[in-house]
Amino acid sequence: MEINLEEQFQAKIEQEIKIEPRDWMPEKYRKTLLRQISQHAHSEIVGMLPEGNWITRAPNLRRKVALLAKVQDEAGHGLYLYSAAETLGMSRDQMLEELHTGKAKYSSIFNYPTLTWADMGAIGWLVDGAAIMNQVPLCRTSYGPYARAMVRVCKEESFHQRQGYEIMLTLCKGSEAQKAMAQDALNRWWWPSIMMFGPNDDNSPNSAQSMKWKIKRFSNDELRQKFIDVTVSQTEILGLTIPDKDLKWNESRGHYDFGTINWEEFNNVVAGKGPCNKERLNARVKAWENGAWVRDAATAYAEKRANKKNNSTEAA
Ligand code: FAQ
Repeated sequence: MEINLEEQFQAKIEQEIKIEPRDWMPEKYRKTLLRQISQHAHSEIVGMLPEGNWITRAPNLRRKVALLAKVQDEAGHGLYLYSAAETLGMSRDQMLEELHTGKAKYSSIFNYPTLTWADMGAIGWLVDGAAIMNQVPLCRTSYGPYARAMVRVCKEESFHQRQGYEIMLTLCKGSEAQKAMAQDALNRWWWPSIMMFGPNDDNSPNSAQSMKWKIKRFSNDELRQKFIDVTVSQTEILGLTIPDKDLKWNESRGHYDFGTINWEEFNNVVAGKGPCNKERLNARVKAWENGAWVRDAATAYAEKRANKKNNSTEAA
């Protein structure tokens, strides 16, 4: 019986029929999705912190409004994604508990500090750029609620990417000091952005099954290569230099070759030992604790309204 259900499930996947919350699904499919979507949601929420750091210091009102809107969008993305994950049977409180206790992961990229205004440019350009590369295929992921949530997320991410690139362009057309600040931001954000795509394919335990279930449409290395290929010409327009002496066009492959990624650094950051891991997690735990009274008040209000409604129905 079980085998039959699994075969039917895989046949639906092959026919590109979306899997919906009430459909039968293998337990491992549910768990894999829950892991990926909740991690993705946490990344959006923790991802608000590095940029939030610069809202009060944006150089002018236009920049401030755009950055504020971007960070607000990220909160929205987190909320759509938590909602999508909830359809798989885990409560939001439980997901947050896993984040706060360090059990759940979030993207390595958000454990690096934002030292200058140019970092806002580099994050939009590179981090959102990498996020789009990874997330556009997720609009076609096999699980319906995740795929639908990603459509709006990707539209907004593409605004974020342009917002960041425009900051870089402005700095690069500015004074020598501004251009140097942009180069410094590129130097610091390049490698962590490349690491965002995750371990190499031969070191990625989840990829094979996730590709079979069409949760993932491209492997980590395929997406990383696509990102590098499109980013090189954008860097040339800026007049900046990617900090990789091995970066070179390979005519026979039709792709750029690039240097070796520092996997030790990646593993350390994922294991909680990056430059800002503690700071990021503390900020989230503190926000959760400080928000307790709001949750209590909202729950009390909802109960009061429900009681009122019940009383008036009884009276009628
Ligand atoms: N950081 O077997 P794989 C954004 C973990 S959103 C930390 O290859 P998988 C928007 C992985 O979880 C950015 N951990 O795993 C924004 C797994 O551990 P586990 C987030 C990582 O799932 C922009 C282990 O390594 N995007 O940027 C990372 O098949 C600007 C083995 O790896 C998403 O979450 C990493 N970089 O592939 C917000 C997109 N990479 O769970 C604010 C959806 C891997 O077994 C500002 N997620 N790991 O303990 C995905 O596409 C996939 O989950 C991957 C990883 C590609 C991230």
